[in-house]
Amino acid sequence: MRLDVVTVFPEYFSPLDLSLIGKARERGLIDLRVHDLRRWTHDVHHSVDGTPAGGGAGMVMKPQPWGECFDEVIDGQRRPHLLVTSPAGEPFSQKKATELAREDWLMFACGRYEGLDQRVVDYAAERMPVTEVSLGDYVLFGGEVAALTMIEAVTRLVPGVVGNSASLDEESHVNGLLEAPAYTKPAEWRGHVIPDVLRSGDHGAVDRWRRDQSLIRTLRRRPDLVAQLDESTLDKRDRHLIERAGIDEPDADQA
Ligand code: JD8
Repeated sequence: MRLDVVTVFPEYFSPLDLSLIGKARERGLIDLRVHDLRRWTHDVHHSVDGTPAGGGAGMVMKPQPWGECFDEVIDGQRRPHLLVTSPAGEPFSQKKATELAREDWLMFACGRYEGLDQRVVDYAAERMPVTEVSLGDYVLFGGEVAALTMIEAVTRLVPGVVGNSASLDEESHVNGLLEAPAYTKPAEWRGHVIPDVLRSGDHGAVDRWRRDQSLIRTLRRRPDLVAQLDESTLDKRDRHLIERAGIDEPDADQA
């Protein structure tokens, strides 16, 4: 997969040199290119912003450097799917990550200040698929952290990036539930023990316990996710847990 990132803060993307994504880049699974938008400025101050049309606070990213950047990075016949990070975008999700992981070429446009001149997005949309996408319902200074997060979520789904792809199936948000708690040795630590069932060797009992814990956690922390579950994926015991949840005693887990 090819990934291009355009930003005035290329240093934000240095974590992508590390760990599993760094290894995937070394192995050629991911071709990630980070571009400094100021490279396509021509004035002595390398200016990328202007005052907002219609007035108001802050500055807006001017279209000229973006246009010249697109001309140079997107040569030839191929076109990337352009993702413009914005608090006004469609919400990013695991489902979106899965869809984007199937694409050959993604390009991230990271804004700063009050964001990009809308004509950059409109112009690009006449030439390539464009999606304005938001990391979530909170305000950041710019699009870099959102793009970094999306790149991590997408690239780990590219075949070969994660060695044990079975581990991708049992995570939070993959089956619509939060994942169960995890433990490792020692069996007792500072007076806290590992639940007996996990040391029983009974794989059926372990699976059922994890399913119960997933449901209980999701009911308490993300009731919105439980409401969205496909009824046909729930067995009798799931339904019983969900019914009981309304009258359940609170415990430390919900803190
Ligand atoms: C891009 C500039 C700064 C500050 C309006 C647009 C995503 N979930 C998210 N929260 N914030 C962003 C995000 C913020 C950005 C830009 C993404 C470009 N800003 C804000 C307040 C005033 N601008 C985001 N994805």
